[in-house]
Amino acid sequence: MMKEWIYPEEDAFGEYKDADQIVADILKRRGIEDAEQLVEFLSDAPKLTHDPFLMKNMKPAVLRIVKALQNKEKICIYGDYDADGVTATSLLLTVFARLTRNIIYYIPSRFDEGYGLNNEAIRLIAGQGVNLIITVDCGSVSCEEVELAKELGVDVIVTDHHSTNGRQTVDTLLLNPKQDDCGYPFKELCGCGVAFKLAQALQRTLKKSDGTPAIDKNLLNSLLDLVAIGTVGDIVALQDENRTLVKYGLRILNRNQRPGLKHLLEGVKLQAGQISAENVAFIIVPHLNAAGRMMSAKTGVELLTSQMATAEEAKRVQELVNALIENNKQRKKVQE
Ligand SMILES: [Mn+2]
Repeated sequence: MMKEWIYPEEDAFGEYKDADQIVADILKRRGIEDAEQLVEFLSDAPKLTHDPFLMKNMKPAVLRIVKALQNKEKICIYGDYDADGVTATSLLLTVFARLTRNIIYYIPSRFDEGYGLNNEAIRLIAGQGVNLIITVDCGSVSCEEVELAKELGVDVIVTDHHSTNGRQTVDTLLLNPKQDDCGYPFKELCGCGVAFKLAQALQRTLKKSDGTPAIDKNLLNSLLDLVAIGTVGDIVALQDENRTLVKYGLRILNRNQRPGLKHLLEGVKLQAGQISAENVAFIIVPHLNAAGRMMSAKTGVELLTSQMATAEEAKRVQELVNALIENNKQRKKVQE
């Protein structure tokens, strides 16, 4: 059989062709192959996003959550202590706070417990009368812990993004684009990205009795700063949907409306309006990670969710921020 060479159409890179052929060539080598993909990639207003219900188990997970809300069951968000884990936890906490008062969260200690679900934590959470655990950023292969939860009468929804590498996955509702038979078109979401897709699915499903959405779309958008931090923090590929999430997330971040984060930005002398992905990677993420390393595992979530509504709370958060900044300075010194 004759070999047939396939060339790109002459003007596939149309409007960018002369402007920056080198950039176009580099992007092409990274798999951005046609004009449509290129325009999306270079756009200041990327549109690429996917229907959350394409993710395996999304619908039954949403239905289980609806049931929990209707029955006023106690729900626990189970997270992780790194930047992705604390942003994901903060994101779902904020959404659920609009829907129920029966919501708590749990972040395992980096030193005493380590990453992921553990039996002791499951017992502790079950002992607090929790009926439903929703994990973020962990749990795909925590089979033993999920079985223990079930024995104790606690249902578990696992949301995660880690590769399962052919290992046995949990026998429960698992949302993870990387699991074998998940049809979600983009596999590289971070943990906070997966949590955001669940929030999106809830936003589309839950209605108040008057038919209006139970979760305001603006609320969802206001959480994209968290997704940007989680996505940059986990160093996942900034392609496809991640690019959209980070681009809009940076805009939200630059509006600087999250009180705790605002204090952190001031403390590290970052100017709202000019914060880049690099600033997130090299300044914001290390401070959040320092929270999990040096202080209580809950510090990061407190920083990201506090409304600083009372003088007392404002003082507390300000002290947290100061301690984090001081901590990070020390760490840098030690490293140097
Ligand atoms: Mn992660």
